[in-house]
Amino acid sequence: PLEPVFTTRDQGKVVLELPDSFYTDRYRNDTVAVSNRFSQDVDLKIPVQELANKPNLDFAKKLGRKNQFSLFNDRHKEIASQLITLFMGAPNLKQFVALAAYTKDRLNPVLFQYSYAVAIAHRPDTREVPITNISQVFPSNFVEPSVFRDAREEAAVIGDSGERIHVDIPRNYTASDREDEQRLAYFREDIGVNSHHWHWHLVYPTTGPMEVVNKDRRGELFYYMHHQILARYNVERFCNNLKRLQPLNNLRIEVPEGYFPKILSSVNNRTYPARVSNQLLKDVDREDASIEIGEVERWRDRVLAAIDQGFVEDASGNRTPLDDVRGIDILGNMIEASPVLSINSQFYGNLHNQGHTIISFAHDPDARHLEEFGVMGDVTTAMRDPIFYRWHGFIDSIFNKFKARLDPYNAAQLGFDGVSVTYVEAKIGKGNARPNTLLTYWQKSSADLAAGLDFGPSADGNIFASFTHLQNAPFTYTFNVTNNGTRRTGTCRIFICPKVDERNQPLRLEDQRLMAIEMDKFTVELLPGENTVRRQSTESSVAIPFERSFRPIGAAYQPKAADELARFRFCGCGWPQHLLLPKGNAQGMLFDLFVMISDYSQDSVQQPNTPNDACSTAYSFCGLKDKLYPDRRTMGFPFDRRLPNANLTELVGAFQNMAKTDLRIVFNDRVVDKP
Ligand code: CUO
Repeated sequence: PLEPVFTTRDQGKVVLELPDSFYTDRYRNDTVAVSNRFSQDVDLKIPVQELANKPNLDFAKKLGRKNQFSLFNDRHKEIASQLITLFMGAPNLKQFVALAAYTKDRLNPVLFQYSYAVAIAHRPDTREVPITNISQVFPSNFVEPSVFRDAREEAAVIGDSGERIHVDIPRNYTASDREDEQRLAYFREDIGVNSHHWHWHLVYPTTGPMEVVNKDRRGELFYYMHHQILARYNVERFCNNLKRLQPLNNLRIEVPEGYFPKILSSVNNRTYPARVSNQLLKDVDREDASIEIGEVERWRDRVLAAIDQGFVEDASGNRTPLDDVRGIDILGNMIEASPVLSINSQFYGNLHNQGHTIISFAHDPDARHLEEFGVMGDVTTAMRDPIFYRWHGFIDSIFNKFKARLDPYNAAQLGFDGVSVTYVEAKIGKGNARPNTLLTYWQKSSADLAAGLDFGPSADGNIFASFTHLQNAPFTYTFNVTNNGTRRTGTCRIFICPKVDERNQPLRLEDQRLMAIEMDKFTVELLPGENTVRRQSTESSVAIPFERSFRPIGAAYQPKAADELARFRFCGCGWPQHLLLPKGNAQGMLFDLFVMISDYSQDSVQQPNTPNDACSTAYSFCGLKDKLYPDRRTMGFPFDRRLPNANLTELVGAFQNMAKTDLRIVFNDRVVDKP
């Protein structure tokens, strides 16, 4: 409990010197023993100020230290909102540190970690403070827990030899191949996927002070980031011979998919509750959450009615049209829902969050067994469960319904006069690899997950976990672009669209559009005449490198520059680079590699004069810190709305600024050790 707030190994072992008054009574007699343990080999001691005003933490009393904390739970969100407000209100950095140190030991640890990280991400004076990745703070939420026992045994004998310990996290530990859904476990249970999702919700909270919640196009980004996850998941299903997921559009029939997470809760050392196959969802009526299925259905119908009518109504009956630009943003904030940004939360309710709640309590809806929520109750773990994708598939279908009501894009919106893309290629490496054949395989990597495990001081920095994840061979895009005009700027938009489903049957343009996977988006300068555009797959605007999803191994890691240190902050938000490509299959799964160069004069955004953030590289999914979303077009353009042509070939035939080529993704079922 007295572990330092900043456990960064970049500066060696850091200890906070807390005033006596910060200890709770429980430790008052133990403080010498406890602080001795942490004062061994200390490299840096940080004296903590007395607090000018000790805060009254009664508002958080309803959430005990051993209860699970859920961002989907209204009461928990309200508590988090107050705590974030408290943290944001600390008058200076020293008082903020003191406040964090004081509250850390008095509050639910998951509530604390979330609110503390939100504050760090948003306070101007903590711009340079890294946010420790959630997989390192609460590793038990990410990996199979029996490995911790191995790790502790190892730690007990490691002594001072300093030798590194590998603990192997097994693959496929949640189900056998009797369960078809298990074929997607490598995706659902990926550490990078789940830490991205946690980080996204950290950057885009639904409650708290306005300056934290009210971000440019946040509702639209809620739609788009989750829409892209669904597109990727469906394509991943095709690659694994599974049919497209069925949206969970009926809460009154049994849910065939069961899920047994096996991971440990961070607060009470129990495993997360499971959901058996064919579970019927029920009204939730518990002290910590209550919601009727009928209420969620009522909200659903009101939202759908608003989409059909083309406008929403606020509490006084004023109407706002759901137009082609702002409509999706209004709907995103209203459906998620953010109580402070929803146009009318009384009437349109809290559809998406309460769906999470009903599903997460399906195993014990009235708390008769004293069980807490399952993985769907927590943004850290929700993406592990197959039902996450079915629920979000339903939410996505509502957004898609709205988009389908809008006119198809027209020539003026899609075209870019005088610019034609004449050649498209994606190729692995520099050598003579075959163009347009990309490769995936398994890779064994290591990450330090020990920050959140108490192995004792001697093992600090010496335990890391090896796990196996999908990987893709890096590749380069090459596009030839002819510019028949003067020098100008364009936005290069790269997507891959699945060509066939799991039965190898061709997909219609409408399906290709809804499952188009954004790969990259960047600005290009076009000189008059011929231009060659080259771009590395590792530069993608949707993904972040492995090193940002996970702390690099080893105590010796030293960020080389402030720039590099900065990447550890906003930085955890972004799709993991190792899942940039879908898995493909052994024969080579067929895709359309689609490229469009759009007219930058219709894309550009006048940004405020805030400092650039070195970390905000996955801007397609995460936006830019303290700036506007850097693309004026609606997210997903040009695939977010219907298209005027019968198929993709006709579309690229009609618009010279677009082109496509056949792409194959070949999966090689082999594990490669990271060099
Ligand atoms: Cu991200 Cu439902 O919004 O989990």
